[in-house]
Amino acid sequence: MFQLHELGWTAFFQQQLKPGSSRVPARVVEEQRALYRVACELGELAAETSGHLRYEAGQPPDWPAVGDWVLIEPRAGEGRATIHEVLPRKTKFSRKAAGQETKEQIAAANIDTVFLVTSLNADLNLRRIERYLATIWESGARPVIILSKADLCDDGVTAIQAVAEVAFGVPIHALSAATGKGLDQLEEYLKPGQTVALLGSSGVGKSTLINRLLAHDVQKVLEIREDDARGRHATTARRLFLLPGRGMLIDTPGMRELQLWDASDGLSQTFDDIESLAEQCRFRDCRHESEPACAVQEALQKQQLSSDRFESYLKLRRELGYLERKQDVLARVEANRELRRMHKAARKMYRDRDKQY
Ligand SMILES: Nc1nc2c(ncn2[C@@H]2O[C@H](COP(=O)(O)OP(=O)(O)OP(=O)(O)O)[C@@H](O)[C@H]2O)c(=O)[nH]1
Ligand SMILES: [Mg+2]
Ligand SMILES: [Zn+2]
Repeated sequence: MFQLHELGWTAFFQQQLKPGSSRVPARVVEEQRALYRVACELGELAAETSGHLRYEAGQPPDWPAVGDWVLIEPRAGEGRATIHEVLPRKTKFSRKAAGQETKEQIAAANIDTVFLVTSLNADLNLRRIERYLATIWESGARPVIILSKADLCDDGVTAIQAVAEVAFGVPIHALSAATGKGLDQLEEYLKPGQTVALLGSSGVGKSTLINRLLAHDVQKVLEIREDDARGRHATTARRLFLLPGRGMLIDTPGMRELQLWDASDGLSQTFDDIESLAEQCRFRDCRHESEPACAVQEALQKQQLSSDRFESYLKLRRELGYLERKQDVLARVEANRELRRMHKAARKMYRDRDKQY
């Protein structure tokens, strides 16, 4: 049995309930293809989506994701339920689905905080951190950077400084899930009703950290050789865990690549330094290439802005521009298809009418 508020239920969701409905609010705690587990006041139930939701509600992003609040029809006797509706999300972490398709994929919904985990025993990839930060800011959740495996690194301070330079104002914590050192820093994010999602590459220690915080092993961890920091994808499904009296944690499988999805605001927030420099350029539409009186080029020359960071900004912006153009094309194709369908229906209507005479 759970209480809704300990699962993160708030007035935001309460307002969306229709009075008189017999459907029960529940939170999605696990997603394995089309099979779900949900937690509600009746306990944890296996759940599947109703045919209506699956086939008529549209695109995969509208289907339930881990962290979503849904309305179910429970069959408590069977320990099962049918999911009828996904309530609008407070926050969502989206990325472009892997592969060629231009599709949105929701990694987790209704998260308050994202722990972006990178390991101190591997080379720090600041460019990857920027990419993640853009997506996290866009999601509406607050980012926190976790530098894991501190027991394998003699100089955490240098790493923290390097990360701080690309992550203004984002809290950074170095810790070791193996020894437990530094874990107390996380308690401020683990308040009742709060949801934290762990994101980061495979093998950085997300599941180990969750096991440690839960104080017992719930998630499978793969032993990897110390010299092989790449990991082997131990976690294959997303899953939400409740820490009684201390909030919730969502474990996610390590991402091989994080492709942006609609992250323009998140990008601006991540590169706030560059965007405020850009406001001082002489031309409003300055591309910061060879225009005169370009504040960005000036900062680059004075080494107040690193060229790697500037390149990273340009690259992510190009990527977003490309994605937006592709989304436009898809929207046009869809609109044309709809138009053709209407024409066809109209022609048929006239033909049918003419036949009657
Ligand atoms: N020395 C040390 N090893 C750690 C620490 N945390 C995790 N590990 C090891 O790192 C390896 C990968 O840990 P996981 O927790 O499976 O990593 P993950 O991020 O969940 O990986 P995926 O599920 O594949 O995304 C395991 O061998 C852990 O024992 C740590 O703090 N110190
Ligand atoms: Mg894992
Ligand atoms: Zn400029």
